[in-house]
Order: sequence, then structure tokens, then C-alpha cells
Amino acid sequence: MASPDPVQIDIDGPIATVTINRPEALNALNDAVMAGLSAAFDQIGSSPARAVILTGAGDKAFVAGADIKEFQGLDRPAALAYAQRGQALMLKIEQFGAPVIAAVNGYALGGGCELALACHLRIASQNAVFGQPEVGLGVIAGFGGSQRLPRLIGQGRALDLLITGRKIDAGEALSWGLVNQVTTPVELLATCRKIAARIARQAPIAVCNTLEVVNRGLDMTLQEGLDLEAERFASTFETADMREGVSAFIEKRDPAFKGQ
Ligand code: DAK
Repeated sequence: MASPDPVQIDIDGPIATVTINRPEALNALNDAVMAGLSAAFDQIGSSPARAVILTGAGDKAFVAGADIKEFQGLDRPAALAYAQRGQALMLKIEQFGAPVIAAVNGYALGGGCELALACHLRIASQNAVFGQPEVGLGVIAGFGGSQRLPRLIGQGRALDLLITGRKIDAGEALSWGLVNQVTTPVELLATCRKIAARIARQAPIAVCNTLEVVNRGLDMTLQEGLDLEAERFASTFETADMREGVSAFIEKRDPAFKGQ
């Protein structure tokens, strides 16, 4: 019997849902899942989807980390290649042309927390658990956690997770700004769909430019970031969507954006 796809994609109008489907291993990121995720974002990139929801199958885990069983036997060059491959996947998600919402439905540990960090918004269910327990395995975060976590929640809180390996619950994650919102497990996907639908009603080029300016701006001086913002602001004046948005406001109607 063929094994089920490790990553499932469902595209429903403007909203794509990507589900990591390895619940028996708490959706740990093995080779097949990482390749499946990369292919999923390629496929969605050439679809009309305007927002993506990323979640894990089952009710226990978003992703419980990189697959620890695949670490055995890795030597230093192989570990470097492994980290670079994981980092490339996280960058692909972070630089995706439409917002990606992590629907965190349980454990988000190690590479799973890093995957959530690469997404643009994080919505957690009350049973979500976050942590970077790598130091307890004798390794360090290798998929961008040491860089994205301090950028998001500050150096002190990031180091608290990264060097103690302790886990925090959804409430603490919310109070730290690690997640945007907490819901009941039952309401998690519906909440994410509502947010995705709202994003999908906005002008897609403007949303995409905003993601780029915010993400790239974090690595720039203030002046460089302002220059990039001004350039992208000006470029939206060449879009049909900008003319539609302004006309709709003046005519007191909802805009119909085409992504052009
Ligand atoms: N990898 C592989 N299998 C995993 C897994 C993981 N990360 N997490 C869970 N599983 C598997 C378990 O082995 C078990 O499989 P069987 O024994 O049934 O075959 C199944 O999922 C169910 O797990 P448990 O029986 O343990 O379930 P519990 O409810 O009792 O416990 C738990 C849940 C999440 C507390 C526990 O499973 C756990 O502690 N899991 C490991 C969490 C963890 O340490 N995650 C961080 C992984 S390290 C790098 C690149 C990347 C990274 C580091 C370096 N470089 C190359 C430099 C990233 C590292 C990580 O992500």
C-alpha cells in the first residue's frame, strides 16, 4: 500500500492550506516532509492563492522538531548541508509572495518552532507548546531559531528558550509576542481561515510589498529601510489595484482587486 503524502495541500479559492502529515512521529521534519514542504510552496506559488495556512496533522503537534533519528551518523559536513537545507526551506517560506499563517496545534519544538518563526503570523491553540530544546541534545538551533527568535521576542527571552531548553505554553508565548493570538483547539483552523480571508480581500501586490519591506527592513539601517519603503510605495502607483482601491473608496463600494 502506498504511504500517504507527507505534506498535503488543499487550495480553496484564495486560501491554501498545507498540512504536514506525519502524526505518528508528531510531524517531525524528516527528508520527505522537508522536500514535500518545498514542493508545496512551489505549487502554491503558481496558484491564485493569496494566503497560506500551515499546520500539522493530528491534535498533538504542529511539528515536534527536526527528525532526531536522522541526526544519527551525520558528520560535520553532512550537518552543515543539513542546516543549510533547512534554512533554505525556512527562507523560502519567509520570502513567499503571500502571507503564511502558522496554525500551531500542539508541540512546536526545535525545528517546529523555527518553522513557525519563518511564517508571517502565528495563531496558537491553547494546547500549543513552544521550545528550542536542541541544547539538551547536544546541538544548537540549526534552522534559523538563533536569529529569528531574538528578532521577534528580544535577546533575553530568546536566550531563555535557547539555552535552558525549557518549554512555554501558549499563554506565555502570547505574552511574549511569539504568537499573535490564542484560540481553542476547535476554533484554530476557522480562526486562521478568517484571517486568511481578510488578507485575501486586500490588494495582493500591496500585501506582498509589505512583507518584503518589513522582512528586508529588519536587516537594514533605518534610512535603507525607509528608502526601500518609499520605492515600493511608489511602485504601487503603477498598479491597477491602487486605482481600484482609491476609486472604490470614493465610490463607497468594496474594491475588487485583481493582483495587477
Ligand atoms: N524526531 C523524531 N521522532 C520524534 C520527534 C522528533 N523530533 N518527536 C517525537 N517523535 C516521535 C517519537 O519518537 C515517538 O515515536 P515512536 O517511539 O512511537 O516510534 C512519537 O513521535 C510520539 O512521541 P512520544 O511518544 O515521545 O510522545 P509524548 O507525548 O510522550 O512526548 C514530546 C511528546 C514532544 C514531548 C516528545 O516526543 C519529545 O520530546 N520529542 C522531541 C522534541 C525535541 O527535542 N524536538 C527538537 C528536536 S531537535 C541542525 C539542524 C536542525 C536542528 C538542529 C541542528 N544542524 C544540522 C546543525 C534542529 C533540531 C531540532 O529540531
